[in-house]
Amino acid sequence: MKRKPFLKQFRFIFPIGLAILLISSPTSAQNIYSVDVVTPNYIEANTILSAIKGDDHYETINLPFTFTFFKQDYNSAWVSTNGFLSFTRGSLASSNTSLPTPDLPNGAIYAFWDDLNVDAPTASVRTETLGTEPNKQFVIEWRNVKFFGDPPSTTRRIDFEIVLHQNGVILLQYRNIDTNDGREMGNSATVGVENEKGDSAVQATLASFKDGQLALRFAQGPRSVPVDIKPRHCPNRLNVDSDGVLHVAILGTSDLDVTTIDPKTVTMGGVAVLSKQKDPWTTKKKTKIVASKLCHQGWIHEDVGTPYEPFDGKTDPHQCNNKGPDGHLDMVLKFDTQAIADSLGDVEDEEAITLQLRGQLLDGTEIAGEDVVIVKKEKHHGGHHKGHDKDRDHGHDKDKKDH
Ligand SMILES: [Ca+2]
Ligand SMILES: [Ca+2]
Ligand SMILES: [Ca+2]
Ligand SMILES: [Ca+2]
Repeated sequence: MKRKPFLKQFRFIFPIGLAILLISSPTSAQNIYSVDVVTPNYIEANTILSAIKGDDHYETINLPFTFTFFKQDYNSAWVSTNGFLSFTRGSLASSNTSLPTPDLPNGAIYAFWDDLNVDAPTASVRTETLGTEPNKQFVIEWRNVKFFGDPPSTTRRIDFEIVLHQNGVILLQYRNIDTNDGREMGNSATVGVENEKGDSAVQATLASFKDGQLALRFAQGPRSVPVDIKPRHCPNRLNVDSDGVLHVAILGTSDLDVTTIDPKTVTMGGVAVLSKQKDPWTTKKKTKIVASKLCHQGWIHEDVGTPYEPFDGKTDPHQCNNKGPDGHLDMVLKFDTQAIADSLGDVEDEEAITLQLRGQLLDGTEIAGEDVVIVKKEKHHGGHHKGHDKDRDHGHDKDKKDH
């Protein structure tokens, strides 16, 4: 049995039990999975795999479709009574460890790897195939299983399942979890996905149950993060004639620690974060502008805003809020407004445009987010313009703090 470390900085921010903390692989191999907490929709599987029962046991099963996992295709898998599914080989491992490790199991999905007992007929492992090509789903459910060592009469039992989607998405769902029981909540379990070599993994800690339920979605592709252009302002006016600085925040949440973001990788509309000029005085013409930007680091950590949900799919400039700090630290990044404006191409005054943010966490996990701006053109100014008069419409993409 192994207790997961609980990141200390979170204790001050929100109560234990509300957070799901994602702990990513400390290896150089790039994680190709991102994890999101989604609304549970528990699927009861009807076909009992009667051969898979008892304490430490596994059996191989055929998959109803080719499943791609860490970029490898598989048509069969090994189901363990101890709460995991391996695509590469069976394993009796009952003593769970952190991920990744080259020790067995590998190439595996760990829904709830702990020393469990499928004490049939009270407990069972079941499967179900749903949907039609190319959107089939395959469910592997551990129903009413108990922990090894608990007596046969125990009521400490849990339901959980892996739902494999034909498109490669993995859903882990949990039901009947007693949130007063740490073990049922997974405090000694390993949850996550690990590649075939056991050198890349994404590990999650279960903690935000609602009505004893929780669902985690593991998907390939960037992880969605909340982005707030001009924190505390909604809608976000972008003066495309400004020589100023545009503040863009990636907002921290209970499952996004912004200190895990690598600011050097972040781009907005393809534009990199403003960096300190190493030798500003050689750029004669723009000395003033460069000097004014010198006082800016490219980014800071500060609690400035509250996420607007959903994070994605924003098209309306009013899909935002002007709420301030929410107790979660944010990363505020600074961009050259003119470079952002240039990236927009031909735009009209008052046009609403969705800007895309891209970047990476320090472990290589891709992140993506977006926010909408309303283009503001100062038509009465012709040609190139210096000075401080350009942002007076709202002032906040200028060299000041967003208060
Ligand atoms: Ca066991
Ligand atoms: Ca392993
Ligand atoms: Ca805003
Ligand atoms: Ca915040």
